[in-house]
Amino acid sequence: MIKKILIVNRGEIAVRIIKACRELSITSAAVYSEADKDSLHVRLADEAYFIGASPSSESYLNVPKVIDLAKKINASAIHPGYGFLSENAGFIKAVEDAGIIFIGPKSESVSLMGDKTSARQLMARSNVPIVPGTTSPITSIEEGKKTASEIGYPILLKASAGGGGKGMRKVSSESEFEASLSAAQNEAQKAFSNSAVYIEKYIENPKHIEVQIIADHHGNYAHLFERDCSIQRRHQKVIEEAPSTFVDDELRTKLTTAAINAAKACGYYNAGTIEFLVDKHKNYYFLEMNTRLQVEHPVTELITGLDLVKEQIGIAEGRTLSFRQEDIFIHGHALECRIYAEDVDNNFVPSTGHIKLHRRPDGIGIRVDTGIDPFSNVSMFYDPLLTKVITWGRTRDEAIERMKRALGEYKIAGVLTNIAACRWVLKQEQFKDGSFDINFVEDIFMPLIPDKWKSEQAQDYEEVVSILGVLLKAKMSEPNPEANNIQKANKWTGQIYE
Ligand code: MV4
Repeated sequence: MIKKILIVNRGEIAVRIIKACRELSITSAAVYSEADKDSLHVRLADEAYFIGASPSSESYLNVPKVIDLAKKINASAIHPGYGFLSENAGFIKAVEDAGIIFIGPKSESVSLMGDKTSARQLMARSNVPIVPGTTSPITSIEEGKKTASEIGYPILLKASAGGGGKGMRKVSSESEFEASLSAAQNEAQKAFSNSAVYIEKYIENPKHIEVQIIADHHGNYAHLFERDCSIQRRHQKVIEEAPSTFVDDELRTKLTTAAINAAKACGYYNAGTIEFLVDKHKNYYFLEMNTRLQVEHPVTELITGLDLVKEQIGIAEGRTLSFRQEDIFIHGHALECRIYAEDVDNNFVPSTGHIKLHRRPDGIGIRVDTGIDPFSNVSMFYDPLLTKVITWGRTRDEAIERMKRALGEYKIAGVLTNIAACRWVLKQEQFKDGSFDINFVEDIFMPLIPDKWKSEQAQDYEEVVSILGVLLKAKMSEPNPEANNIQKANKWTGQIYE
């Protein structure tokens, strides 16, 4: 039985994990850096430990400190959340060697899937369609050119040690091949200390569709259907939904079967995601596997009714999955909007500052997973994700209308956010009819900046200003505690008390 979990993360995902711990009567222990000493996750956790200076490398990524702390406080397990150390095979080994349970997969699954060519080889052997291309790194220009012309241009050069879009290069014809290859190898060497590059056919205007899987230590594997994550900007997802409008029953069966095959092939346990590209002919190709809990897991929770974090903890304790595949159905539709602290009109630069106002949406069909509250400081040290709004509806239209309402209710002051931009996306024809693909933000939204979508922002701005005005007035009418008059009035009701 796990008694105490050390959560090696921050922000909304740390808060999400604390909530699961509380429901399971497990002690939650948070870690925090200098910049996070007043953060929400620190105040909500049962215990909180300072772990180092603000840069992640000195705090949330500091393996020896994390392991020492876990031992010192008698943590039975570590939950890594997403990002940071969650897919670091060396860290997972260190956790296991210290006799602590890692709430996630075994390190071998992580290293195997982290190497893109070895993952492609394994998938090709395991009935999981991969994008046409090579399953080992390119060893010579001539061999590379030959393969590329067999596959047909355009092709993509990808770093073997890459992932998440880093170190990709599109090559449109043979004349560009040689220069592109050496550029790609140089980039790969710089970014991953590994110059290996392989070839994939370039898939035009695909959708990004991923399948959530989950497995226990007893050989039980289940899938929890798909999520469509095509609305993204520069590999940062912005809006996700489940199920996908593009996936019919036939394609769903193919994708989920392939996903289970992929998980079994690497002896996977705990929660994971198999990413696919799906082209307009509904051809689907394995892209990569994410060996962690993902940011967008709540949309799957809302359509299945499961608690993925509680499942993860149960699996780590050695229990079997709490459900059987045949008992899980898609119920309704869920959407997630990621709210980032960023200046949309200024090339999406991160926006920092103190949160002065945080009014969350609520009501039927709305879930908010937040990492901030009115006292939070948003620094430049970490990912700018502030909070996520997830809506559920019986139909996609209902989920969309609820999301528009939720985004309208959400008021954040102190930093700039992409709330209005999210609402703009929800109103576009391509979003409503499901015809969007991974190029939506780049092709449809970006050309409208800076002016065309301003009306969407104006309304939010006016409201925030008026709320701040009311708060300021209330604050100014508060009696001065230094004054001789010791009578204090409740600032909201005017009631007099001592
Ligand atoms: C591709 C592709 C087209 N063809 N591979 C980007 C992230 C990384 N996981 C792989 N990515 C892509 N790989 C082939 N063969 C297009 C992308 C891609 C993308 C994929 C998913 C979601 C958003 C994307 C945005 C740009 C490019």
